[in-house]
Amino acid sequence: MSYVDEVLERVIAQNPAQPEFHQAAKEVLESLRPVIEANEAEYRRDALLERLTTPERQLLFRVPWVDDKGQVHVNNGYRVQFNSAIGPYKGGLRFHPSVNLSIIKFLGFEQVFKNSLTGLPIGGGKGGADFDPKGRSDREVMAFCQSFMQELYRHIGADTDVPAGDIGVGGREIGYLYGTYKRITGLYEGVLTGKGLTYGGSLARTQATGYGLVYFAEEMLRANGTSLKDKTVAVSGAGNVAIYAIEKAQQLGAKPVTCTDSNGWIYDPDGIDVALLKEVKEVKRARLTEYAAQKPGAVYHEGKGVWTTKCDVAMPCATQNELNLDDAKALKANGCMAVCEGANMPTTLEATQYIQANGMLFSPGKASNAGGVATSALEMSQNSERLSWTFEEVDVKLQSIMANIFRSADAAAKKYGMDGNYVAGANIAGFLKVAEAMKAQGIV
Ligand code: NDP
Ligand code: 2IT
Repeated sequence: MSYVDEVLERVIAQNPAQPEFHQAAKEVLESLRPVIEANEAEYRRDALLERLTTPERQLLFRVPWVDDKGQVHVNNGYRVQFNSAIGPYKGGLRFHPSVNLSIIKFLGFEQVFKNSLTGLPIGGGKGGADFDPKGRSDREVMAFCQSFMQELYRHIGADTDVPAGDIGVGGREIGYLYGTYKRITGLYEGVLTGKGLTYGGSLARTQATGYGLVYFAEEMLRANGTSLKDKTVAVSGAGNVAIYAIEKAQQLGAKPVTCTDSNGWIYDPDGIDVALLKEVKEVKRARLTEYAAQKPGAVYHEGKGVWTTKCDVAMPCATQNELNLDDAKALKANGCMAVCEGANMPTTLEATQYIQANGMLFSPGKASNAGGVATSALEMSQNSERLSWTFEEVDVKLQSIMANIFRSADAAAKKYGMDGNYVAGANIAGFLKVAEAMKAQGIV
């Protein structure tokens, strides 16, 4: 049996009931086949793939907290420190009721390659809790964050592990987490990114994932003879990534016409009104029904269905496995030419294969959503030198990082005979740097 197949069997056997982690491992290892085969004896001897698919450390902890009525709740907290070969563990925290070890491990695994692709010195990790911030008061969210950090603080640090936001963790949560870390440790250090601008945050971090996604999409379209200008874009999600992807796509002359939340979706034929979307989601923390109520011409659909929208480019920016094979077929039938992932693993394996086999461009999240974590690394740099860069300085660096990621993925795909396969290209380029660093550091 080939080394890749052996390790995939091992991943499944040793991590039972973790389908998302299996899926991520499969996607990455399958596409690394040509590289692994070229170095099989050495990698096998060094158990490189076994080490790569086994987190360095997995932390699971109890998070007790008291709600506004005096009721005590207990949630599960996680931090998976996956790989520190090229830098301190780096990756977001997700607060969502669906969070479990499989989801945190798939996210941590993907993060290793993504962070490598940025070209910056950051290892991979991910964490979170099965806590649902929705409908909770600010005091309840603070109580939860304080309890979560009461345990997490002993495992993280500016030079060891630097968490950030993800689903359900934005500026408010990072603020509460940071205050608690500072109070317990007495350290004012860059232990979290996505901080507020008054206490060490970076300009453009809020926008970075969505803007970076659009910069990447533009690079990919340009390399294939077109651009975003005048393209109709279907976006899913209505959170941090989706909002700023919509904003930047509009600035580049495209027309994003949809967004979604977990209840339903908006079709707005005039193009999404970003100011209204920000008001509904960032200020009021309300549902998308509120957007439709305030915007004449916008239609609200309950439930799923956003990928039936006629569009040129699709940008899934909500969550994993939100775009399946039927969705991919509907996009193709409607003339869609490119799918650019803003979320982590939003496209199922079958859908990805269909998209690639049917002449559509496809950019994997680990390449096209890397602008967020890249800008987090820029926030770490600013914290280290105790300076703040301007919005333009950060944005220019972000643009060049996204262009470099595209070039690396494109070049690696070409080198291994898979021209245009940016999934393989991103995985290979991300892998090679981590593998070399692991080799140089010996068996650890
Ligand atoms: P937010 O919490 O800001 O927004 C998430 C959005 O997706 C919301 O509109 C939410 O709807 C929707 N959503 C979440 N879970 C589900 C679900 N299970 N089913 C349907 N809709 C859902 O998160 P982000 O925008 O930060 O993250 C979105 C994606 O991007 C995630 O995959 C994340 O891992 C990825 N990502 C984020 C980065 C960042 O910097 N923030 C960086 C790179 C990737 P509702 O409000 O109804 O829950
Ligand atoms: O998935 C991701 O890359 C993020 N949620 C951002 C991580 C970070 O450390 O900024």
